[in-house]
Amino acid sequence: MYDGNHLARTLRAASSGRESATFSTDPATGQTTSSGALWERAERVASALVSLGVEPGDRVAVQAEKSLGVLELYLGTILAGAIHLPLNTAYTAAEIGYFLSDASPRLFVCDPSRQNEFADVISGAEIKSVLTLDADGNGSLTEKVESAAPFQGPAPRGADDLAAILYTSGTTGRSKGAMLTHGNLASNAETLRDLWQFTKEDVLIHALPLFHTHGLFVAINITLVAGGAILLHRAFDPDAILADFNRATSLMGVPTFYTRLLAHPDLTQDSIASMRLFVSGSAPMLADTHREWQARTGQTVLERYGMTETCMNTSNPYEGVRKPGTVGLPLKGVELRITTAKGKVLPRGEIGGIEVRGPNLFKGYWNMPKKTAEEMRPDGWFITGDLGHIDDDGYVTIVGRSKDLIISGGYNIYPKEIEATIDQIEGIVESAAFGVPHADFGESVAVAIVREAGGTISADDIMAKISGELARFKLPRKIFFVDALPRNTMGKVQKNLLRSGKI
Ligand code: MCA
Ligand code: AMP
Repeated sequence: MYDGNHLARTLRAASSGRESATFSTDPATGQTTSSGALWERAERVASALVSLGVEPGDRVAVQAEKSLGVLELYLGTILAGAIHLPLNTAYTAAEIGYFLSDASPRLFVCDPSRQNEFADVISGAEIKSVLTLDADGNGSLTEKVESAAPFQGPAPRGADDLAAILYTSGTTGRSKGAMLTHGNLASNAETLRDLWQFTKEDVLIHALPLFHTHGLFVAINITLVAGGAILLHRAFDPDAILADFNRATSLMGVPTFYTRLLAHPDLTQDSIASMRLFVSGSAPMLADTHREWQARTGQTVLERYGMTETCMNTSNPYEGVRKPGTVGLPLKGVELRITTAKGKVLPRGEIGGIEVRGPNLFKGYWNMPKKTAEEMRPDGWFITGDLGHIDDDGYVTIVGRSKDLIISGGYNIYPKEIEATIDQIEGIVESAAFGVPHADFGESVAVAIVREAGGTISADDIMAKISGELARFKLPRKIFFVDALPRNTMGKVQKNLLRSGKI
């Protein structure tokens, strides 16, 4: 019988025999945790989950502030053979209600301060167990973990079993749960460790959230498979990051991290002397930002490209030319092609849809076989919805998206969700949400709204009505009123005209 647990075994191998090595340091308190202590806690979490009736294949949803406890819950869930389902801490009760109903987790872990607010959606989704975890590691989950029975060993799981479900924006309808397998996560982590040359000597500044692919599967999984360490920042604070540069080797961030660091006067070549790698992704980094970073620090940011559904697809090389404005070359084992909408492969240099195939590709959308089929070619190529081209050296450049999506500070926001929320408001005929350039976040949300004839509802009224429904990062930064939305002959709203200010 298979007696392992594919992902947990892969993530743990590098620290086996080096249990006393530091895994994480809290920069605020200086408190350190060894890799042995991390896994010992994760095993206790797994025992606690089993005692609650969590079985292999069950979902364990968590919306909790960033802490080591969240990481222990992730690893404990994997050891128990269950499926980790992390949720953005900014989500409102209404948003959480959708995820709980759709994924029907066996257990939901949330911050104690929000348990009452979630009571209705928890009972609506018929969640059997709810536990709490706060930013300092306190809560009923911790109490359960502390009294947990000895660990009985990981639940057997193989490469094709699910390890996580991450919800991602949908261009129509609601968010889709991307099902990621043990094999997807393990192979991507090992490939990136090798490509970016992560070793047990590495110390990564970790300032990303733990509920997305970038902060969890790229940053944490790579560090674990390399046997390295993290400086676990609770949030992104340029002063605190700069203060850590002299004891770290690497940083992973969204472009907003880099533009904010560039605005800091203390960022100099000397300040980053011990750093060997700066990675950027989740959103396009302007070629100007690349050049400015090079000029200020003497180092070149390594940009890579991924998706929740695919983990990482491409990366600029560690050794070799990193081309600003490109996302580099397909990763080892990953195939990438440029096609027409019908899937005809285009010659090098031509712009078309980016499709990928490989061991990194997810298993499909949770409970949405039709959606999965729509985005997958019969021979296994995934249609990313990104548009790009490949140059003569094989480097991929992303030039836009065929999907209607706004990426703000690395968070994906789908216009359809904002429009649907606004259109429900009395006095509104229809709306169109779209992205506009934003110096800090790359893009921000603007909405054009058509009011009923003679209507007087104001932008403030609209903001007040949608604030309780949508997470704050999704809220429009600009609302304006138009007599009618511009449409083409097919009836499609021409957002490019709204964006250009011509309407
Ligand atoms: C915060 N706010 C935002 C954003 N973040 N508004 C728009 N876009 C954002 N990204 C708003 C808050 O709602 C709040 O508004 C105000 O800004 C201050 O909030 P605060 O939390 O203090 O903001 P911050 O700490 O300055 O956060 C900015 C940030 C953060 C550090 C850039 O957004 C962040 O960590 N982004 C990374 C997201 C990420 O990990 N993406 C990876 C996805 P108010 O005052 O109105 O309440 S994975 C992925 O995309 C793929 C797989 C890939 O390739 O990696
Ligand atoms: P998500 O749905 O959060 O997984 O976001 C994935 C999307 O982020 C991709 O489909 C791209 O549109 C975008 N993305 C990720 N990395 C990059 C990058 N380096 N440059 C441009 N876009 C990126």
